Amino acid sequence: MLELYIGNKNYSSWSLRTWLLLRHFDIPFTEHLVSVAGRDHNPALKLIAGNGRVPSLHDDGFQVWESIAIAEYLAEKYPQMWPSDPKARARARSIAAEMHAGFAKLRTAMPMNLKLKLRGKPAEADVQRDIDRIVELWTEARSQFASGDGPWLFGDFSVADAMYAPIAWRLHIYNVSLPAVAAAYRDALLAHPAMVEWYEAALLESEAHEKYDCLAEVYGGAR
Ligand SMILES: N[C@@H](CCC(=O)N[C@@H](CS)C(=O)NCC(=O)O)C(=O)O
Repeated sequence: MLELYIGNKNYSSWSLRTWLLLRHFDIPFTEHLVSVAGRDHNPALKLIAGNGRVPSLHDDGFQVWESIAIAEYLAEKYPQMWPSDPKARARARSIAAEMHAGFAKLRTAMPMNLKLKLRGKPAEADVQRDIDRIVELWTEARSQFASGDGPWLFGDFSVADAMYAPIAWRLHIYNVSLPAVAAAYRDALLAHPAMVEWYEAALLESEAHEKYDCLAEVYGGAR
């Protein structure tokens, strides 16, 4: 039996990736929500995952942690989670790994807080570099690999889409303007029924994290 330990839906962008993957592919699992708001390095998390963080997947008690490792573990059971063409699959893995390892400036400057919608302001140069690289990745994948009607990076939904799902929220929350192809892809992610389900559950959460909630003021926006 698969059990997924996730953090607060309002804040936990890493949790969203693995949860969305399971939901998109309609894989049965039990969800356990663990509070991470305001509790960096919560020792209780050590019981759930070796790295003391969420998400963590338990398969009949066997623990898998780190979102990319969870995705790979699931993809061994459900190979349709990656594109079937070897070159498309390699590219999807490259860009998923780039997300897992990178974009720290953007993630720090624009944390996920689904209860915010900000007017936005010009991004700092290093944050804008992250945004430009993401736009480049999305645009190349859509033009080179997304044959057919599917709105996803490689046509059909894959691990790569799940990895970038929280970026769609960040670009939306912080009101970042995007070229047409990237904007259409962001909107496809935001309209995914499981993303809407996650968002609606996040709005019902009462726990607040001061560090993230003060950003409305910083960005001159309104909730
Ligand atoms: N690289 C990890 C990042 C996981 C992570 O940072 N999770 C945060 C929540 S989004 C967390 O568990 N924070 C609680 C803590 O550090 O105690 C992954 O891909 O799963």
